[in-house]
Amino acid sequence: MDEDFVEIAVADVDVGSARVYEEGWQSWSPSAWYRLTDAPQRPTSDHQRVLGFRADGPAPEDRFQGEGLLAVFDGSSTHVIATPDPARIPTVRAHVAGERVRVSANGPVEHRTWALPGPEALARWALGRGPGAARPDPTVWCSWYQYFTEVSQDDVAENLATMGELGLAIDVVQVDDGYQSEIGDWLAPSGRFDSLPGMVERIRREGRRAGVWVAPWLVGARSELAARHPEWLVRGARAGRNWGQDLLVLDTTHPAAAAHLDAVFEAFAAMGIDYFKIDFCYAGALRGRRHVDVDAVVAYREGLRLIRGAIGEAYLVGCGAPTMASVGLVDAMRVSADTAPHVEPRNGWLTEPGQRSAVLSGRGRHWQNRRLWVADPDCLIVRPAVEQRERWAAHVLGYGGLRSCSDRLRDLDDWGLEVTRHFLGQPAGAQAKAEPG
Ligand code: 9PG
Repeated sequence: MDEDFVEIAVADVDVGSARVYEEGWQSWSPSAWYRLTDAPQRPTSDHQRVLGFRADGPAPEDRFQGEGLLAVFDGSSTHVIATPDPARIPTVRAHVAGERVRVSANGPVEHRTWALPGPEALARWALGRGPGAARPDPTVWCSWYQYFTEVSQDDVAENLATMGELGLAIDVVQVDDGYQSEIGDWLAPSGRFDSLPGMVERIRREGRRAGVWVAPWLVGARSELAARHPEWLVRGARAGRNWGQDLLVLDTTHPAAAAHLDAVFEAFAAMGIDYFKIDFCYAGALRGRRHVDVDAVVAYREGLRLIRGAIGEAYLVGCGAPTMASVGLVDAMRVSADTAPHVEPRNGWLTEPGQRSAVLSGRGRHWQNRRLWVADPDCLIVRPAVEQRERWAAHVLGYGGLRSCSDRLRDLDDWGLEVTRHFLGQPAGAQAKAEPG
């Protein structure tokens, strides 16, 4: 038995048909059903550990491990071992010994069994746990998977015009990473945008809604925020490296830092933005020394509540977000690593962008859709340059959820346009020609 872990359940299983489900820590963490002989991917570097897994609890080589939830299908019934409380996320492990699977956890969990196949049992577990007030889910155009950090005001304007010309039923135009001057300095525009309020006004004048990407808990080491308010940072916490800099963490238990974050979201809301993709949320639940000595997951949930309070009825999408710790507080949740124009993730790492990474967890977490939140399987991308675009389209059509697309619309050929219209719920179209899977 692992130290600090208490045995919760022992399942006698049919070795051939038994499966174990691991719920990964956050959106980008692999989450799937495995055969007992499978070896799920584990981090091979610090970067991967912090950006793809629960940073403080790497899994032992010879155990399955879920964060807040793990399930065992024994051949006829499914055991679900899960936290009853989203503010406490114990690690749950499963050890296979012959025809027995022993499940243990390092904190309070409930064990329930249903005479149902795995995904159906998980769906039962999820019933009634979602947010109280469901907001209608919009269709979205997102800038990321075409323009990445180089997105400009002209790119957004071009697509805004094109969606009008093509008559595409896109509700929200969501500007992703790239509009801001620095990570943490959200209200100062990058050189490629004159002004975000101006862009928002243009989007709204076209009769569409405006959305924005923000990483609320991230503070880039190069940012003004880091220079001005080192006392607002979680001491000893690092959210990894990206954008060529170390990523520090905003301490939302510090009253002035909380007031700052509240003011940022209120400013976005005042511009008329009513769709928020909040990203790198795992940073808010990293361990470290905070102004108020609360558990990191409790601090994270308080931060989410603060954001919700500042944006009112706006639509909130979690990304890079601890899944079980976000239950009840977001409208939609990214349930996988990023998709990409390519299929294979770098080095085969399933936490890195690639269609194979996105398909793994998008399928694995399908049971969460419309129960815990609207599942976001990541954007439809169907321009000719996308590898195996038929398969990717079939995946998002079969496993969504939230419907966002992310191509330069002028680059779509007839097939891409037809699939996009169909995806947006517009009649008169062809279907993706490939079978799901
Ligand atoms: C914007 C993007 C997009 C995307 C998100 C998120 O360094 N990294 O390992 C890394 C992981 C994920 C990632 C970016 C960088 O993607 O999922 O949709 O919004 O941020 O930067």
